[in-house]
Amino acid sequence: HTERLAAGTVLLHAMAEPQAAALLADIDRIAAQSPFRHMVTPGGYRMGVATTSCGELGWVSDSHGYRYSRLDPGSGQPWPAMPDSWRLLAADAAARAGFAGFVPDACLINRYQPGCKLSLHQDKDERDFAAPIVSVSLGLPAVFELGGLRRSERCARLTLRHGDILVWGGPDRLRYHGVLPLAGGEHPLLGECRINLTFRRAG
Ligand code: MD5
Ligand code: FE
Repeated sequence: HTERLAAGTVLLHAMAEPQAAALLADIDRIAAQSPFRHMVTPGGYRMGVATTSCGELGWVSDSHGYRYSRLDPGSGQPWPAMPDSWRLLAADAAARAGFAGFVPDACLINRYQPGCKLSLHQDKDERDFAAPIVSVSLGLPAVFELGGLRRSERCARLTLRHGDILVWGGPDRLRYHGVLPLAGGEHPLLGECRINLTFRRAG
């Protein structure tokens, strides 16, 4: 079912579940070409979350800052193509949430192992904030923190489970958000791991 959490935030429970095994096979293929790696933040910290990307643009971080790049800095080659089935899934989820015509040009793939977290931040490296962000959760559940437009606002917590899709857009696109340290566990398809796909219109 569909749950509207805020004016521009919609949770589509288990929407990706029927496709999970196919998504994982695609992820394996993408990661064989552009492996998961731990990016270093501009402040010099190695991220606990491991990342890769597919699509025309991929998200990168190094001592110079955060940005989107056409090339994987690891290989010097373009990122793997975004599978058509992924583009369709993201567009379908966005449309169900009220954002018709979403055409993502980047998909950031985040891999969490127990203890990994994502500190509170805003997603503001994309050029156009009119497009929503679509997030697909796979594997172990995570506790997500949904804050406000200022860092100081208190956060609501919500659990994201295998197959859940969240869409953020409009007035919620620039909310602060983060992921609490992943609890241990064993998922039947992914083992001790959570993977999150975020579809973006970055360029
Ligand atoms: C995750 N990833 O679970 C999350 C899902 C990231 C990231 O935050 O930057 O890779 S995407 C959550 C998100 C995106 C855009 C807006 C909001 C949340 N929000 O307004 O809460 O790995
Ligand atoms: Fe984010």
